[in-house]
Amino acid sequence: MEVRNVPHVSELLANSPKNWGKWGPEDEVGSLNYLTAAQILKGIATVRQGKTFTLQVRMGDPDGDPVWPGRQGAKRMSVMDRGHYNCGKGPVFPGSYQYADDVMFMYLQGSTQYDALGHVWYDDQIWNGYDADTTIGGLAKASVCPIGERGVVGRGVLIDIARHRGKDVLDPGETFTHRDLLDAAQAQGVTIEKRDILVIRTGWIGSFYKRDRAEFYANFKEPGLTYSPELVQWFQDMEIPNLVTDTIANEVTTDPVSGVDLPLHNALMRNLGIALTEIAQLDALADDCAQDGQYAFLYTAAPLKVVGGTGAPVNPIVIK
Ligand code: UVW
Repeated sequence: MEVRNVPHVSELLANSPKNWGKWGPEDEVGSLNYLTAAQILKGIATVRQGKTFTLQVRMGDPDGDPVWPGRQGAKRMSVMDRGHYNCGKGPVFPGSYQYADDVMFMYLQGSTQYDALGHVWYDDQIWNGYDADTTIGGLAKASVCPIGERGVVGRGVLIDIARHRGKDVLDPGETFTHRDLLDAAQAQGVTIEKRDILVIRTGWIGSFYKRDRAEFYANFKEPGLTYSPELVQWFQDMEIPNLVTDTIANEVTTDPVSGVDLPLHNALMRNLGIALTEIAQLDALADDCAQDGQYAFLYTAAPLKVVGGTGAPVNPIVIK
């Protein structure tokens, strides 16, 4: 068996750029600060057709939701419904109306979601240099709540890598770089502009609903962006505020060069403060973009304001 000498992520990212302090010592939303009023108006200027698309996957599907291995899909349970009234146990109120209630158990990363900037770290520090001890028992710093309070609105651009490669879905572990994004953008006739919300389709989440579940999770390796110093610098130079993909972790599971798992979570989110939106359902939007040729749009989203949350579900809305 091949034994690889995998470097520590801090070694891999030793010279990687950081935006810590750029928006002040108390900042908790990072590169979302790039989404100024001008960016919002730029997004609005793309709206021409009155079409809307929601990007969340269905949550609490009894057939299973796509989740990172080790997590569980959301489970919704009825705690009050007509059955209670049928057996005389439903509460009676003045006026005699009846009602249904339910509760849900879920991993906050267990649906389409925003990661909090403090979701991952190395070397004892999270985004903006906050101490990793601030994550104990709930994120006291850089939780998802400030992202929910702020909201995310700007010009979004879809890059359909799967379609660009003539595939319904990329292969497990298949990689692409920022140069591939630029090639795909050119082929689509769209320009990735500075401060765009970058939405990347691989077909992966859509395939979850068509594949055998055991096969989907077997030797789990998602396709995705792969780490290089040039790619990180490109995100930094482009001032990308938010990366949205239809995969569970927004990057190839294991960097094929270094062997490190999920290095972009640290390079882009911990160090640059780029918000990550994962498990987006992009197929309907991508089909429409291929049809009308409009790959730029108004992107709007706000994760739930979970106090101390490491992430929170979201149903982004795209308007063309
Ligand atoms: C992990 O934490 C593994 O990834 P995600 O950001 O998808 O939750």
